[in-house]
Amino acid sequence: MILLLLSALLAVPSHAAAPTVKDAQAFMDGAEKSLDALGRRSAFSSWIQQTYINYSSEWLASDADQSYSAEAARLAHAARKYDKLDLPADLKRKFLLLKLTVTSPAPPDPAEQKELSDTKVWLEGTYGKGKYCPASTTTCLTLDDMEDILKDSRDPKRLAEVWTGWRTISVPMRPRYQRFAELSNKGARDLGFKDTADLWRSGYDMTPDQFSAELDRTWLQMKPLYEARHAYVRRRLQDKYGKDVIGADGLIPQQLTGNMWGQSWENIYDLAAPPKTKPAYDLTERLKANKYDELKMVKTGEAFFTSLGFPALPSTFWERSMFTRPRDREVVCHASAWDVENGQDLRIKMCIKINSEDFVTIHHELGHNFYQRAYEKQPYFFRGSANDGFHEALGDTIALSVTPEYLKTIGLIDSVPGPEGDIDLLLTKALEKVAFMPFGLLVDKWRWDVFTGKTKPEDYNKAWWALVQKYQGMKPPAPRSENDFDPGAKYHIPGNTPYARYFLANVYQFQFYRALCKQSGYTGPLHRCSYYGDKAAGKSLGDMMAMGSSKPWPDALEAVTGQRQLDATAILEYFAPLKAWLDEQNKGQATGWKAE
Ligand code: X8Z
Ligand code: ZN
Repeated sequence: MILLLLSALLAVPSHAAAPTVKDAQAFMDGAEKSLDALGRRSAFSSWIQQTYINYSSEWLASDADQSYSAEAARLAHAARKYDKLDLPADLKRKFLLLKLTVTSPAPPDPAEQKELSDTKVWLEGTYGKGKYCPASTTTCLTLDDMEDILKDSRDPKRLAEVWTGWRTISVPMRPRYQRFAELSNKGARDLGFKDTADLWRSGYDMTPDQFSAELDRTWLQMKPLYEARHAYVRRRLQDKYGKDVIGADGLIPQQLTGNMWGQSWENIYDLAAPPKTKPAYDLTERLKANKYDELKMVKTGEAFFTSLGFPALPSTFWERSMFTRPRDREVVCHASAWDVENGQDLRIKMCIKINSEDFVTIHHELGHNFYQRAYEKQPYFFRGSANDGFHEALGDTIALSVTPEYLKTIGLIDSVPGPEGDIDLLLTKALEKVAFMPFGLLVDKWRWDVFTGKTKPEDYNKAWWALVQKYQGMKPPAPRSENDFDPGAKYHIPGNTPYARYFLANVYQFQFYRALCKQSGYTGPLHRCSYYGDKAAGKSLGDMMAMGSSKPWPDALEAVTGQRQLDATAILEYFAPLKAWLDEQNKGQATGWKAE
């Protein structure tokens, strides 16, 4: 007995020997293998869950999510024993990415892990199935139906009705979202983060506070442009709907913006454009006149990428993607791009409509797929973009090249408008891109405050509207209350997708665009530049994409643009002629608004 004890004691030192870099490498190889396998299971299950929402698919998706998240948390804990080692940079980076791999990490208790995964799947499914059933009819409206109404109707009562109607779907989410935030925070704390907001803001090669400050800095660069456009369109809306729609506060009613969340205003171009101007062309009308169907829209998007030298999408993309809303089952229609098996099985899931907005979104989604394939040779943890904003920026960078010259080349329009069309073209783009910026910022400002506890559950809606007022300069059609849960009516809240990435993307895409245009020797007005067919531009982007997330993001940005910083001067340069024009129009007129 004594002998046994002694030998046990003696055995301790050899087991506890300090780990070496080689041990850390072997651990990481195992972690990558394990998460790769579980990640595939989870991706397949999620695909089924989102394209066939039902009890069984949700069960499978939750189960797979739990397995992946629990394993990621287990590995992140086990990894602590390598904390003190002086690791080579790429291995060190993998250890960081391991801790960040799950956006809402698993808490230690298995029952709570299951509850968290079930809650996530329930929230997303509830959004996907969401419908508004007006009391007066037996027909229920889907989000697509209501988006069409917001786009086309100019009846203020109807607009307010569908805007409010859609927000009935998120009311039941409120208690479950609160619980979701609690559980996710437990998981984040267990990994050593202060909360989930701390985790989300830790993926940008700077401290979380520096990251927040960077977003604020860039927003301030752009705010005068946003305000000029806001003031101009506000007057145009008053012309249409009467003085009373805007109160003394100067806030614009969100339901009048042509978009459910006021995030993109291109659908009200007809109202926002200077009186009596006719757009040079209407892309939606051109797509319809040229008999574009869903498939042709996607093929046209793909052809832009192949013109840059990227290989065509695999046949499985066309077999396995979902391009239209199925008639016989519930699905999550919010557009997404998938990499189900490490670059080998790329798909998009979208309920495409034949209009210019979806034409742009198709390029956005394909950008994700081409990125995924570009980094397929990277090890597991580097199969991602430099930071999440890069993934969101890529397709939009391509879509900025969808200029009149390009549309003429592919036969969608007959003639290219001359310089007299510049303000129209820029205004259309500003209604999309400039309008988006404050929304891109506020969604995660709301969530960060929820996760840190600064916003209490009883103030969820109040905090949301305070941000909408402050940043977007908008208001709801009628006062909202804490019986509502308006953040839940935007996909990324129940879908648990961080949103600052889209703000970043909106800035990066103009940085990429400006750099690629200049590199190609283009000297005309920036917004008229298209790099369609430019293999050098394709190579520059492709080389950056192939880096995946193996290097800090400033290295990736520098590789294409020569810049190492998030910088809104590119977007300002692009819109400079419009800004001058807006300032002229706004002379002597009120700009800005009063937020409470
Ligand atoms: O969610 C998306 C993409 C999928 S990653 C369609 N976007 C944001 C949104 O719709 O709110 C693209 C722009 C912003
Ligand atoms: Zn995206």
